[in-house]
Amino acid sequence: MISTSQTEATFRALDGFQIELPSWGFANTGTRFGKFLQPAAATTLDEKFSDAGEVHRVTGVCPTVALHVLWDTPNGSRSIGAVQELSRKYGVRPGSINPNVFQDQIYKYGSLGNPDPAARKAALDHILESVEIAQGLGSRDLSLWFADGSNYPGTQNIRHRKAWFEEGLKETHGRLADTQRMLVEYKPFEPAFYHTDIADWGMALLMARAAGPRAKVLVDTGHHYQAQNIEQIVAWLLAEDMLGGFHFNDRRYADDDLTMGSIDPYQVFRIFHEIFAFERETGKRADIAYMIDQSHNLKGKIEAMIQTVATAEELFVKASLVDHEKLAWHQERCELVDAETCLKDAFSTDVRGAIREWARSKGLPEDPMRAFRESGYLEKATQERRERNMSAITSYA
Ligand code: LRH
Ligand code: MN
Repeated sequence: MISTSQTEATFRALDGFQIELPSWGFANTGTRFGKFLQPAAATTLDEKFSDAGEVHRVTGVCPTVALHVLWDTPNGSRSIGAVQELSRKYGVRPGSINPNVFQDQIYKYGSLGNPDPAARKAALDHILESVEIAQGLGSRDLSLWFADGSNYPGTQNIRHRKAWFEEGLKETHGRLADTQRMLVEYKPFEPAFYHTDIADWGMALLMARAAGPRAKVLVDTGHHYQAQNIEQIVAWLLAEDMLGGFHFNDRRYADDDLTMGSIDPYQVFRIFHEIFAFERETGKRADIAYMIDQSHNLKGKIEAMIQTVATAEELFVKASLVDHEKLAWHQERCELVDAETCLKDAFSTDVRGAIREWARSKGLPEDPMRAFRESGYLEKATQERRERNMSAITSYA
């Protein structure tokens, strides 16, 4: 049984907790080795908003859905009205806007980093249109990830590409409204396998700083080498006031896009702990966008999303229970075991009862997964979408 003060801490933590859903997490996605179709998967933007609305209905903490411009608003800024209509219909708002400068043929050798000025211009035009879409939708964050890089040594001038990126990102920053931010996401490899132009947190930080004050760094938990200490990167970015947001998922090997906390829940706990420690030390609320970035190739997509949100809530609440006064005392005296025990005690606290209590107090289902399974939503979606989904051809080569 957890203490009253821990229950109060749980309520305080969840009252301020929100996590954004990725529209692409509801769609039939796969790997290069195949795509296993799900009859109830979402294809249209209406279905993606509907599924996001259902997850928000049963969890209460997912009021926004991230949009990927080419996949969700192929008509560009002409789609704004339709998106606003869907937002009203399903009770979830459009969240971060993700330009796509990695799919089109013109981006074979890159987008903003491409030696061909025409490709750089095409990429910038798309990004600037994405800024317009974000402004039209009232979305705060432009979320930027670039597949740019090379596959073989000596095939590209890395410094020229760096300079072209700085140029493009500065121009993008200049178009942002005062209420907007741009988040620069780094990734060490894939699809480029020799060098990636924005490969780690340091490169993303320098790019963001060079672009302007509204540019921050986005940490995708799947974008790190095995041995990297992600929470140390988080602690540094907080200290530099350069942490803008997260793409949460989990991995065993590389950018596996597995469900958050399924492989290493203590990793997520340590990340949230660094954020609570920063807020306690500075008395400042860290201005961070929590977002999920997963593709559900095997698990039921809506169930995987609900499971992920429940895991995020649980790990966030556990991290909020760390006794920071006690921790600081042991840290200053290098009392290692006692200091570590402050984290382990919080991590091993069973907070599920307190979370159910919080949900009840908000008129939300105590058990979101059960509420979803008993709603008949999946059966209805399956019936409506099966024929179209199961007729889709999928082959890699
Ligand atoms: C790249 C990435 C990026 C998205 C994509 C769906 O690996 O993490 O954030 O645009 O996945
Ligand atoms: Mn990502």
